[in-house]
Amino acid sequence: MNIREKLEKICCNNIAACTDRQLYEGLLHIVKKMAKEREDGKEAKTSKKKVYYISAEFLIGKLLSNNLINLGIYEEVKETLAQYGKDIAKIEELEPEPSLGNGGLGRLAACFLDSMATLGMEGDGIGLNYHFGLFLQKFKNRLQQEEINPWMEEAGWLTRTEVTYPVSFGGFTVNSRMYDLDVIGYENRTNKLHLFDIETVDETLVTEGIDFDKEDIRKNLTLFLYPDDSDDNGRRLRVYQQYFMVSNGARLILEECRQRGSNFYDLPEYAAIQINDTHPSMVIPELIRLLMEEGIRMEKAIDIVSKTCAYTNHTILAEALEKWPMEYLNQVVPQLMPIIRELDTRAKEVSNDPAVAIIDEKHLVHMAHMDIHYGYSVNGVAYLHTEILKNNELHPFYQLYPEKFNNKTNGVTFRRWLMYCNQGLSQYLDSQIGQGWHKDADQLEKLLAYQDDEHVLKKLLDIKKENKRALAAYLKATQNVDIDTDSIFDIQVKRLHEYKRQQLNALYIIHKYLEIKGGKHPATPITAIFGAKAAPAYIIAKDIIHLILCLQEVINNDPEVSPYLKVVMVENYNVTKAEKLIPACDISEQISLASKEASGTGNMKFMLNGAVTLGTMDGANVEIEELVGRENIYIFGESSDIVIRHYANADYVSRDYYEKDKDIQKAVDFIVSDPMMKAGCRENLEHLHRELLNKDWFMTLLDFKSYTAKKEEALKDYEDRMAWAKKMLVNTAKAGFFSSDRTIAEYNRDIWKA
Ligand code: 26Q
Repeated sequence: MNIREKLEKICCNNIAACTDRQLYEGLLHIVKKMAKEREDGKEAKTSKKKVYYISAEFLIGKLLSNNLINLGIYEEVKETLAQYGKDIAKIEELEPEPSLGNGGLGRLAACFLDSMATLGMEGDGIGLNYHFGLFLQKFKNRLQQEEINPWMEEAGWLTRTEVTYPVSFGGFTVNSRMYDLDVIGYENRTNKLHLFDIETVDETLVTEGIDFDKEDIRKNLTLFLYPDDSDDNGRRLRVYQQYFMVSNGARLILEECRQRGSNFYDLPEYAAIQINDTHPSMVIPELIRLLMEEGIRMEKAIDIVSKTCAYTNHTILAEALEKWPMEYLNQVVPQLMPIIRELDTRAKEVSNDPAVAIIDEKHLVHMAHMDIHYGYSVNGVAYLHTEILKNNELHPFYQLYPEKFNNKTNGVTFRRWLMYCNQGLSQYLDSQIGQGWHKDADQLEKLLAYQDDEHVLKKLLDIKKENKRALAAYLKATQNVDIDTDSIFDIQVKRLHEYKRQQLNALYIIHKYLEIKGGKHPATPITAIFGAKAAPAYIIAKDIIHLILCLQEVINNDPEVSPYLKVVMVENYNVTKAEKLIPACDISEQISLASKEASGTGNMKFMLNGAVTLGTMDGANVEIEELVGRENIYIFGESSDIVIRHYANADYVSRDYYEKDKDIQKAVDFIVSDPMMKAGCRENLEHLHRELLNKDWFMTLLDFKSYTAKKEEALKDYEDRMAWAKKMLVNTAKAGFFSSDRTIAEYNRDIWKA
């Protein structure tokens, strides 16, 4: 049956009469069936060893179009529907986005699943079936408000399985159930994402916004994805969630390995478990516990688990490394405590340096330390990040176990982040360099042959223009803002965090605004676009959102300035919005304080889609710079070495920078100027102003001068359209290294060996 016949079959031979909803559900059915047929049709392709990627977050995004692409039928479906006057984009809109992650770490896990399936590896994901994904962000009075974000559908992608386990906590037991999502690789195998849940979750527990009763674990265990936070509220619940995830995961893994023939002594030959940051770290003591229940001696169990588990670190921010009070663990998982204590005792025999203790003198359990002592691999997510881990943050561990440390520079799946989200560019690439890049991303380099071909360069500019038009239309329809498609689209989208320095971008915008007011107009108008969610308890982050929304109000309503400069803060930034924003970008803002962004993955997506990076030498920007060369990227700011020295010497004083420079003064003080006070809340704006002057922990003012200078250089270069198009071309051509297929191949070569 071809696609038309399949569609007709589910539409009672009348596609034209179907509603978009009926078509959506029909397509969902077709995809599930085809994925199954594709798997069944293959010879049982099981390798001895299987990879388990265990993660508290899988930010998978919408699945329909991605699955159609990976099954190789997207174009056929789109054209068939079009013949009946149906628009696939309208059907896509009906799918709710499963926002089962906070940001980069969760999205990376989703890209990795895609790549494992595409490379034909046996590799499943293990996580939690949160009923409400990351909160929906609404702007009200120029402040962020959080609302629940349900995503599960009556007839959706999830398949309920018969797998259930009793999971015991201190004082009570719950019964889990496993739900599966198909992970359909690109023209290859289908793997699974296993999401565990309990059936007693009560969605009516939510009171207001995203507030809910944190006490009743049976009712709230998988109710929410916990937003990355700095507050204490709900931390205990997070421990419950984490143990629930790993206990189910560990049991599933052991069961599957037993079925494949493992006697558990040989577990490392059957399973590689990748621990995605410290959120799943309790899988180590839990596996040891379960192996001991199977009659294996503790000594041996520890040895087996240590050869099975590998740990990925995603952050250098000390405050984000999980340390749980013993008191929590005693309450939630008393059965693990004897094991954790034993692991700590043994670690102290290896080294008495307090810096590497699992349990510290304050009775905090350091999850990362457990991973490093009892995992066989520790990896960072970009070259610079891994170097900083080895030489600074985790130096004492590096001295103990140099052989465990390795780098795996992040990557993204080009199926979603180019083939799907930028169909214009993707088709043009196919026509110029063939389709080989779909599976072998390095082939994008073939594009370099055209770097001086005016016709190709013009075509790249046309495609970008078309994507900008599509974004403008989308923003008009969703937020009722008008943006000039002839302006430069300068975009910063990512979680809101002080270290990512959205406030630096905002200060530049103020600077530009004041310049325009003073009569100095930019050659081409600029549209500064932001998208960011702030953790609900992260006060300064929310103040920064307020600042940006106030700037949007003041600047866009100033007739002297708005023809030249506009600010747009996109509401509820998520994967779906990223797919629309990234292809339309000219300048990609990657301006974190050097040493603080472990890698970044948005930077890679922008580059791939022909945006030019304006960034610091941080995270994977360092590798982007190396690949494209200085003439195709705009690098500014102090180096990570200098920043690290400032922290070590505690000698950064933001007020000095403020007092010494008129431009900085004017920009900073504008935050509390009359027009801003009129647009916003005095308290929030004054707080931010004080913070910048008296603390500025992430050194915004340190790089202000070099940032503004570099941005001016980029804006000036943009005027030579052909020279700019060449930069775009080189960025796309050199992005092949950042395919998650490459990253996964490296994980497999160096760590999993599956
Ligand atoms: C911790 C404790 C309690 C509650 C929440 C958390 C928590 C939740 C999420 C801590 C961290 C996260 C997410 C971290 C994250 O997304 N890190 C990013 O990982 C990307 C993939 O490796 C990198 O590219 C980014 O640089 C890094 O910031």
